[in-house]
Amino acid sequence: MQQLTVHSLQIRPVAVPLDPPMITASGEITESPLVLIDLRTEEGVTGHAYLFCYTALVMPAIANVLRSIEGLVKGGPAAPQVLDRLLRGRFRLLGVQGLVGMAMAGLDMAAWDAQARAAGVPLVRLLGGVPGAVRAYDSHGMLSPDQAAAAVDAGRARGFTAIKVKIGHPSLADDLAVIRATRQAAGPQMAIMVDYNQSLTVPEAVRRAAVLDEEGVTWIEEPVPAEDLIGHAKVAAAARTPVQTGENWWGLPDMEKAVAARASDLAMLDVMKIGGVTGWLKAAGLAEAAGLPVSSHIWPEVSAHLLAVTPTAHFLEYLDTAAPILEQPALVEDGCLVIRDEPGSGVAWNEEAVSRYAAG
Ligand code: SMN
Ligand code: MG
Repeated sequence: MQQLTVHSLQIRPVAVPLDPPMITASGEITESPLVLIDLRTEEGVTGHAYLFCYTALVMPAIANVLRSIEGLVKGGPAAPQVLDRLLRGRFRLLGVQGLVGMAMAGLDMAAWDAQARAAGVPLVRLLGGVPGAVRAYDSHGMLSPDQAAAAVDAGRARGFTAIKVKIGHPSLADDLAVIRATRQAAGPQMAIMVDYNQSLTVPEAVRRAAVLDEEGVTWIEEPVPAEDLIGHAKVAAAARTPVQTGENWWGLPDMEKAVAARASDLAMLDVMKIGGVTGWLKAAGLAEAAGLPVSSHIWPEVSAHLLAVTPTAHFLEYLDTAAPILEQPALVEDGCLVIRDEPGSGVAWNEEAVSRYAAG
């Protein structure tokens, strides 16, 4: 890696349209509250990253954490491992989960982007891989049976061979109606994943999974609250269908506890919560050692580079929360996300759109 020195951080909250809104059994997300990070270096290279904040309520707080961190890193190396060690040490007493963890992950992603841009290569090459196509699934919210069938047709037209629908309706019958409408439209070849978004109790999840076991779905995602590792382990032990979880693991410690508890048959890594690129690389090693297939959670452009160098790579989630403000949204071809052979992580801004959606 080249010697890059942090000059400044530009932090911009933006409220980006999310069309359609993301409806889950645990709440609705009607817009993409993003905090954009530009890590400017003294050498003239700028690294870009964004944070998905889930709710606009925390955007100001995260932006302020990042602006406070600027004073700690200004004039120092824009080297991800150095930044990680510096900030972990500084936040040892507070802890590096939550808003601090989000800010650190964003800085990490921006630093890796800057390093890749400085080297004139896509992030995947800096990580020892090569650009290519990463198998993806088309990810949707809670849909009616008719909407699910239409989503299958639209996804098939883009070459997707896999689709995720969110469930967790008040009745199991409603869940089944959506799954069966999806299967009716998809045929036997297309993979179907379902996501409960933490909405069930353990007994109800065990009850519903026993029925879903007969529906041929590829995974049952977050059936119970994310932090309930024992509960997830009970569902995973009872169900024949693989249980998927991980999008809410805060860094390697959370993942290690989940692996130890056998909470999941699969690992869904969220590049922000797992700790940025640096955190993902550590998690990919743990997943390999534990034999867990790895899928990504949102951030399709960065996740594609990371899955391309993940030994147990499984699926990329195609759900582009930042497309309206990106210079080049994630490129989908034949149901895969194609990594462009261009410098960086695939994140650069459409500045006109950033101005339009500025949120403070
Ligand atoms: C999800 C949750 C919150 C925001 C976007 C997506 C979901 C998923 O759990 O797996 O896509
Ligand atoms: Mg999910």
